[in-house]
Amino acid sequence: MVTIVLGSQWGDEGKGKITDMLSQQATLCCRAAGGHNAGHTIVHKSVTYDFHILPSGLVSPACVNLIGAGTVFHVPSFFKELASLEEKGLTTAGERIFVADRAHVCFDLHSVVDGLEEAGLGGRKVGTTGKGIGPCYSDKAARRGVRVGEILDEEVFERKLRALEKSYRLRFGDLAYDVEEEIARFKEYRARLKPYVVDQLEFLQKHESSPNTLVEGANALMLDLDHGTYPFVTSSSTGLGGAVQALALNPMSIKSVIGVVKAYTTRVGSGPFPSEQLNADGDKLQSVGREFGVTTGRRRRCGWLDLVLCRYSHAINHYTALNLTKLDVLDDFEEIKVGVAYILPDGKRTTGTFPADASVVEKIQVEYVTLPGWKCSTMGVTRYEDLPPNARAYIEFIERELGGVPVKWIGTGPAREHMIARD
Ligand code: 2SA
Ligand code: GDP
Ligand code: MG
Repeated sequence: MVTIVLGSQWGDEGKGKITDMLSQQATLCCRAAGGHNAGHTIVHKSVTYDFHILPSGLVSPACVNLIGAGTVFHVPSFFKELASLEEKGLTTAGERIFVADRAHVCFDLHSVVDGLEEAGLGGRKVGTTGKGIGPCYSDKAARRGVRVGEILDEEVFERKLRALEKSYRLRFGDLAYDVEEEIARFKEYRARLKPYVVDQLEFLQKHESSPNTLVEGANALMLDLDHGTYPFVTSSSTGLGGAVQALALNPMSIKSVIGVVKAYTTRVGSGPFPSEQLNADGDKLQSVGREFGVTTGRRRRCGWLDLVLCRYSHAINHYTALNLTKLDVLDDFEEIKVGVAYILPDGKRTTGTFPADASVVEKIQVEYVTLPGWKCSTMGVTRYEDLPPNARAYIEFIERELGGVPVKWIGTGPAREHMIARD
């Protein structure tokens, strides 16, 4: 049976933490999409682990991990991250990680092109992580990408990478990139990488008897290429459909789809953000929540919880349960606002749909409900009944507004044990 963990907002909801928690009971944990743009933080036994391309299931010693066919794979980051985990004591991580031969190789070339494309956008920059994710997925769609399995064939690999570099040179002229240097580095990676590369289908069939498979979503629904705030999105399918496609999941085997919802909203990078608070409340959410990008260190933009966005996200991802995270960050607010409806530029009111056009989203006025804060610490609370009544009222308000989808887990701090699990 499969459990899928998905980001419901613009990312950084705390997917890594619940994936880590659930992976203690999982035999297999798979990343479906995205690349080393993702940043998933896990805090366990006072050690902080930052995951980017590796799945968060690696902290659990019995969990085998797969970087799936829908991902883009940056080889130097893979080895660097693995070494860092091993240094932090996860000594068997290298024996429990595999990568699909159909995943696409994200080159340093892609990162250079990412920078050039962003520069070309001037004031309409996407605000990417600069990791080359967009150009890599573009090459995949244009059928000229290099796949992980092809790294193992030196001749094919070098021919394809040189062709790629040539096509970009034709487009951009001079590039701050040396293709021969990258080719030379792969001569060393080739043998090192071989033991990790698998045929995904064979691998998954071998693990078919795994009682619990976990899929870790990267990025989040509002960054989805089709359903997100296009063009201010990432270049992969970050929702339920993307996970099914990337890992060829049997839809009938999906036991639960967990939507991870931060108790407020953050966004890193450009693009519309209706409930953003460019004021003292936003600054307080940012500083108390320590909202900085895990991959780039960028300050995250902050605002109130937006239930119109969450309803839209739920309508697309069909969550069976939610993990509300970072409740403790709201501990010191006198009042807490929650967005419940949008007033669109034409005056129409909506509670569940989300406009496709980013320029329309930019002009949305949010209608808020103000709830009383609880003004006491919830940090580390593990039992629902130990939460202050106003915190419980906040959670139950969210459940009602989202049509009854249960908030099954509540995050009350960064560590694995800082979590309430409700029956
Ligand atoms: P990209 O690099 O092409 O995927 O960027 C496109 C947009 O997607 C956003 N994006 C993210 N948003 C939130 N978190 C992400 N991971 C890091 C983190 C981000 C960081 O966990 O903190 O460190 O800055 C992530 N990755 C991509 C990105 O900001 C663009 O808006
Ligand atoms: P992800 O990309 O969705 O995995 O989330 P990130 O790791 O990018 O960002 C979430 C941040 O919040 C990390 O620093 C986590 O350690 C932290 N975090 C997760 N859950 C909680 C929580 O319930 N309370 C607090 N205070 N921090 C949390
Ligand atoms: Mg993150």
